[in-house]
Amino acid sequence: MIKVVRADITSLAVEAIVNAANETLLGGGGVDGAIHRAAGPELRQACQNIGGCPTGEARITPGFRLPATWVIHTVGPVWQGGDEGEPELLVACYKNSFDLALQNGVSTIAFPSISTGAYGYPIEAATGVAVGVMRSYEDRLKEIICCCFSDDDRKVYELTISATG
Ligand code: AR6
Repeated sequence: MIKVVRADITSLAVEAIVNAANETLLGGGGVDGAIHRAAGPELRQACQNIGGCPTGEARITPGFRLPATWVIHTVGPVWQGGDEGEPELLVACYKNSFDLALQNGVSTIAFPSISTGAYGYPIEAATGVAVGVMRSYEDRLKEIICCCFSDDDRKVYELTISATG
């Protein structure tokens, strides 16, 4: 089941939340900053031990002080107009995050809108990518949550989900 909520992803008591990180995995602004603040310094240490993550790939750590058991860190593409492989890289982010989740027995997972903040990916296009990959994994998980931070984003997700249902 795919569900849309408007929430701070750090408040969600799911098995895994996904982080829209950068290649250093050492934290930053946006959802990344919020997750690191809520999880505590142990998360930064765990990420430091991993040593970074290329764009499109994903890595997993414990959630430490978060209600979520796991954090799956993925690095979305920076929007450069759309002809620099951004859609394929964003697809890879979602797929690699789902694959890591399944490998770790996760059945409830929440995603932020990867790349649509600081990285500038247009929300409609990014939501089309996100929901497309979610549909292809839907049967293998109990609950997939699209965690929106604004009401406008929530509406885009709801429209996209109803159009693909
Ligand atoms: N819960 C849910 N969604 C959130 C939260 C939150 N607490 N905070 C922000 N968002 P962004 P990106 C939404 O910029 O575009 C960081 O500095 C936000 O409104 O967090 O992938 C990293 O370190 C937007 O819809 O991630 C990287 O350097 C979405 O999360 C860079 O930003 C993604 O926005 C990654 O940029």
